[in-house]
Amino acid sequence: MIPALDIDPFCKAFFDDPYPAHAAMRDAGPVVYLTQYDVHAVARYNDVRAMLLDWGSYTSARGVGISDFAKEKPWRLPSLLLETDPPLHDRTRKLMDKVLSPAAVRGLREAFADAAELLIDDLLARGTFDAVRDLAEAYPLTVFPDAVGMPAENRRFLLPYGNMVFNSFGPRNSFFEAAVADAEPVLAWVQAQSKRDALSTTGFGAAIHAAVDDGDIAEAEAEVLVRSLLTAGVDTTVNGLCAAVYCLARFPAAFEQLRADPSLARAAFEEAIRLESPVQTFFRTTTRDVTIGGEMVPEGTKILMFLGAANRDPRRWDQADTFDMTRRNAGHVGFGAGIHACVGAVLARMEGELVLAALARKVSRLEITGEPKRRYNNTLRGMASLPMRMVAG
Ligand code: OVV
Repeated sequence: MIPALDIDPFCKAFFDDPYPAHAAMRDAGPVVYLTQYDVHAVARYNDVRAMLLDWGSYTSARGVGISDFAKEKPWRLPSLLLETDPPLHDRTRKLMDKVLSPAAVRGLREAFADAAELLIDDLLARGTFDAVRDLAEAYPLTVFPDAVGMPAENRRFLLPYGNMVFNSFGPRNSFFEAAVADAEPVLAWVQAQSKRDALSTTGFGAAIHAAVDDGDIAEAEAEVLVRSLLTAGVDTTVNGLCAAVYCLARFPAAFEQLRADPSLARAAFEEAIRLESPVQTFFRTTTRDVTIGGEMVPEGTKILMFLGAANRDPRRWDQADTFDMTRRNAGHVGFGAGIHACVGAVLARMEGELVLAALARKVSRLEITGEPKRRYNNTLRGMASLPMRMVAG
């Protein structure tokens, strides 16, 4: 028997405190049925990871949101990375792996480090600020569009756009409707930014479009791949940085540890990704009758993978709810796993490392000075506002 639960993982109360419901789903069994949405779900580390690795049994091509592309027309042109399976997936992924390669990212390191230093100096000069708007959003909105090769104007438009797409993986609830209304004015602009002519000749965007000249992809495909960067490259790192700052502010001993050894910056960012899991969930769809923990789940079933619950599963992690940058956190699924594992992870990790290293070297005190406000999103976990004070030292 697959346990049936009436948990709503897409409502305000759940987003305010998902952890009791995560535990309830993990404890109920390896796979559960969520009655409110007629979908199945996995929340234990082992089952989430196994599902991520088995793309043959759990397809992404029917969409990684709640909507089944086999039954409902996708609301946008499907992503050539996220919403595909091999062999199509591998062709586009290979290109994006090259565009976002460790060598390509390394070439940006100095510019990204300079931007991190400048940002922290500026925030220290101000003393009090909003860690979401002025730090977590400000940094990726500077360095990432630069790296893609976008013009300087209107970059903040990427935020409502990403917010809408990540909401769209969930049900058509009020969060989704509000995000659509918010993004409507920027849709045409974002679409235009993926065109070859809109991009500089040196960035990631140009590198994608160069594959058209080589005959590897069509022009229209290049534009959809650039769209992936614009959609998935900002809100994710914003919420990753927000998670890291929020962790360091709430765990002062951890911040002292980081200050004492700034080379822990990379590990601290990774641990924040594990603990907060900015990307909380994705769906898969079964391509055949499968068994999960001995339970049969039929072909064509939508299954919600709780990455955030897997990353706090006490079956896998000691002191799962504690921020510990010295733990061995490799294997967390905050960036996914398998063929769809985050293609921008090298870049995201560098952004996180450089911002936290600048904090570690320049800041002596980090404190939350007002009520943090959550940002509600059907997929992303993060804040709308985090009032903060920083002191130099
Ligand atoms: C991982 C992710 C999130 C949202 C959009 C996309 C990817 C995309 O490829 O469009």
